[in-house]
Amino acid sequence: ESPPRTVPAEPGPFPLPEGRVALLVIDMQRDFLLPGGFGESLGNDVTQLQRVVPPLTELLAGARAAGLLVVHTREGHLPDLSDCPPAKLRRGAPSTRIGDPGPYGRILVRGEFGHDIVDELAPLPGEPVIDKPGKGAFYATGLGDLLRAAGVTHLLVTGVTTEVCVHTTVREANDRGYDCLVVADCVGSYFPEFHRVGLQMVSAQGGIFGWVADSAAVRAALS
Ligand code: C5J
Repeated sequence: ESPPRTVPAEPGPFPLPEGRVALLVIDMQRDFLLPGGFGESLGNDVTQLQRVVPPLTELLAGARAAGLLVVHTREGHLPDLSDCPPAKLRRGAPSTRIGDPGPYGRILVRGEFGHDIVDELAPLPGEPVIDKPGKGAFYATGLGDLLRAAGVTHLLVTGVTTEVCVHTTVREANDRGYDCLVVADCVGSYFPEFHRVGLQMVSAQGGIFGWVADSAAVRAALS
């Protein structure tokens, strides 16, 4: 058996063992990326997240062509908000809160237009979409079971936002024994400084939470 292909990464090469790698696309939802959505209602500059879409579109195509399992996630809540902790509902001082009507339907509520994934990154039929009530993709979801059943051990992690749902998910995955490569130009934050430092946090100390590389390096290794 030939050794796995590797991606040049920080802090060292990241292996892509055949049949064991999945691409995770976290929360690329209209509510976070489009003007007027939840993200902007919190006072954020959504253009900071929109820059992720072109490189992630290319990486998604490369991952599909290479036959990787692609898993999408969406942050959001049931229409009666019973899965949303009161503290999450109250937190911050948004002009619009989770469950309130917004330009794209009720903010971060499952089934609403704004809760769904942006058109450019729409899941293909058959690609799993994990609906999650929290920031981490493992908490209160079937993601762990899904990855175990598929034999996945290595995750290419993309999506938004770098220091919130991406970080929480990578930390959860790390504790569950997954090797995670965070794709630097395919994750984004409303805060450039948090993005930069968030990436450093992943690969510091010999890769305390995982690896970091650009999408060009990942696509080259996949092709
Ligand atoms: C946030 C996320 N930032 N997907 N959600 O609230 O990162």
